[in-house]
Amino acid sequence: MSPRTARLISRLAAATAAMVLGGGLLASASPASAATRNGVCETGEFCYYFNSDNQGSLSDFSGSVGDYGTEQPSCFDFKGPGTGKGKCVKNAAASVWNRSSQTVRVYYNSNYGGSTFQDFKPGAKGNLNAGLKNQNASHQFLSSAPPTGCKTDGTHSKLPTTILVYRESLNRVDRVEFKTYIKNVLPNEWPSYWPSESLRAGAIAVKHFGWYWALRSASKTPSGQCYDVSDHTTSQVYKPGSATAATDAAVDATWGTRMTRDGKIFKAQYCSTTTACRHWVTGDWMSQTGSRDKAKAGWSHSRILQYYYTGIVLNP
Ligand SMILES: [Ca+2]
Repeated sequence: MSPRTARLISRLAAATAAMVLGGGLLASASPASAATRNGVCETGEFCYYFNSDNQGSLSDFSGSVGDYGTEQPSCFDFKGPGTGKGKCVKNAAASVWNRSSQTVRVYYNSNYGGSTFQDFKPGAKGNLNAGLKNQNASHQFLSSAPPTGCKTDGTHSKLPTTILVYRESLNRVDRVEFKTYIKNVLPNEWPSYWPSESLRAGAIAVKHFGWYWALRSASKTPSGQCYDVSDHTTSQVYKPGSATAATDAAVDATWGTRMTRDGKIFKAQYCSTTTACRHWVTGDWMSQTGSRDKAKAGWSHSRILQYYYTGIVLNP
């Protein structure tokens, strides 16, 4: 991004973030409160199904829950279409799909208690054992050792689970959970009151720009620590606690989307205006205000991305 124009956008976003301060802070409080409970089992989530063999209504989670509650309207319930929709998940699940990158443990007792549990590795699909079927009371994302040093676990086809962020003003490098990073960049680069299709195009660009650099881990701080991105306009502006409901929704809705050129993650750049995007004709730059105007004119985020980034493929 052009630093000058990116800063203009950032100031605008900061003002917007201040207006929705309460929601932003709540939204970023913990993984368990992520706004992903939409009845669709997406990448990064752990899902219960009401019936065996991943049938019936499903309930999607992005973090651990120690107590589901037992009564509507406050309990964690099955959200997807099909049998069981609207029922509380406690003691009512028969199968699971773990689409997170961590092993998830299902417990017989609340608050991860008791000696009866069952583990599901990342990617695992299966039925709960006889002792846990309709007896599930809590589940926990087990912490796995994150990549160490300069390493990433991302590839051109798999999202990194973390990204190394150089906190310039603090003079340190933080390893930040990748989705948390994206959610706390987008509102600083895309004003959260812009149309949702513009925010979705932005969510995909911000994610792929971070993904591209996470695969490199090539930069070094003055003291020699490696990092992927800085928290400043030289990369993308990252501010912990800045997530908003609107931008979170855009990130969640597009989390499963991968954008490639010739099968590879490319450097998806963006800048505030068409005239500021000096290199946009090369097909690697998206105009942020352009994405807003096209969204207002009814364009989908896919069409916007394909207009600015030439020769790309969007999956799924
Ligand atoms: Ca979901």
